[in-house]
Amino acid sequence: MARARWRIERIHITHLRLPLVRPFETSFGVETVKDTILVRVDAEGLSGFGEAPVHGRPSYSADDVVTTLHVLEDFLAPALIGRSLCGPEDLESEVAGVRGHRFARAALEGALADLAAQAAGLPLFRYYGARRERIAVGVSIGIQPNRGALLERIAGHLAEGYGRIKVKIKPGWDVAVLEAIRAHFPAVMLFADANAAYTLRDLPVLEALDRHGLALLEQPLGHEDLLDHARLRARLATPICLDESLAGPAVSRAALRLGAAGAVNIKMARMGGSVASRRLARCARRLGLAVFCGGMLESGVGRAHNLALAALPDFTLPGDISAADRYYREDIVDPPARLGPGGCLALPDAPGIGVTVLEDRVAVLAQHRRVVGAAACGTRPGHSGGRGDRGPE
Ligand code: OSB
Ligand code: MG
Repeated sequence: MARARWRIERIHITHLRLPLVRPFETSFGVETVKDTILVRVDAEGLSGFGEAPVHGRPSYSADDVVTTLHVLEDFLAPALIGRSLCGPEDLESEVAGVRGHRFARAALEGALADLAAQAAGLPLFRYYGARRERIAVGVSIGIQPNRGALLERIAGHLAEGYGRIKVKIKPGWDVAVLEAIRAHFPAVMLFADANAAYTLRDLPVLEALDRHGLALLEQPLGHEDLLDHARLRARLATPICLDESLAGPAVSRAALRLGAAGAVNIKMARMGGSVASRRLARCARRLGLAVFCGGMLESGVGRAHNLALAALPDFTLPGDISAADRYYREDIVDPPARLGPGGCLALPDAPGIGVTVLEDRVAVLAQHRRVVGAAACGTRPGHSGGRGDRGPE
């Protein structure tokens, strides 16, 4: 059966700032507001949504708000207007001339996947071929003011029903923190994420972390330190999980071949979309590695995409996909993700990402909006123009 093609008419690109319910601190900084870029692709009466959960500064990755807007508005979106596509797999050939900028690509590809699933009349996870009905998820807890506060947060999330905890660590907030967690919660499934804060000179500390029954240690070393991760892996019993280092398909393949990872955190934004993410998950599973779906404090749009991806059988560990209320007082989609029994999120029945984007709320939170393509209807004139009219940051 030939798959339907649809012609891309308009692409809406919106930079939003969503206030977080509490600050999120990692080894690379503190966020109190989540910057994110929403992409809406209009094609023949359907609209698909994708998200680039960027940071305001190039800290987690080289991508930031301004670079991602630039590449979307000036290169990727113009290349797609008027093209007839079948689905997200077609993006690669259409934008072959643009190198890198995977957050931007992933947002567009996500919108195309949402469209393709809607055109097929299927929820996105079914369009991907997944069969699960619910997904076990965990919560990622930022660095806290003190150990007592962290233990309280963990107890609170376990009481809510989450079955897996990830804690952020950094030099000085590591061994004693894990000791305290294990003293109170000896059996909880625990990940520790260093966001690249250590080097091999910290081997004694990393060896001490190895004694606390971690399910995995995420990105202990620098994002380009593949060889050092491979060396560290040989020294530790805890599986080393890569996040920042897996910045795209080729480097991910190299990392896996080098033996630099015992587990992988898969993020569509970092990989450049669901197509590359699904391939990496497959490849990691063939090598026997554990796989989970990461998160970047996404709005409900990115979360719905993460949920569909995490429904695939290659995802073996609970993902960083928490309920909406763990991040935002009010999400931009309806219904917001709610934690169900067994620490699970349910997959939607509706076609595509299966949630409705609350456009009024998006308009309120928008710092900047640009529509690329045929005459835009229904956009506020003040929010359609160059990047110069972005609000204060
Ligand atoms: O390293 O996994 C990370 C958030 C922003 C940037 C990087 C990371 C994270 C998280 C949060 O850990 C996961 C979530 O969305 O809940
Ligand atoms: Mg991480």
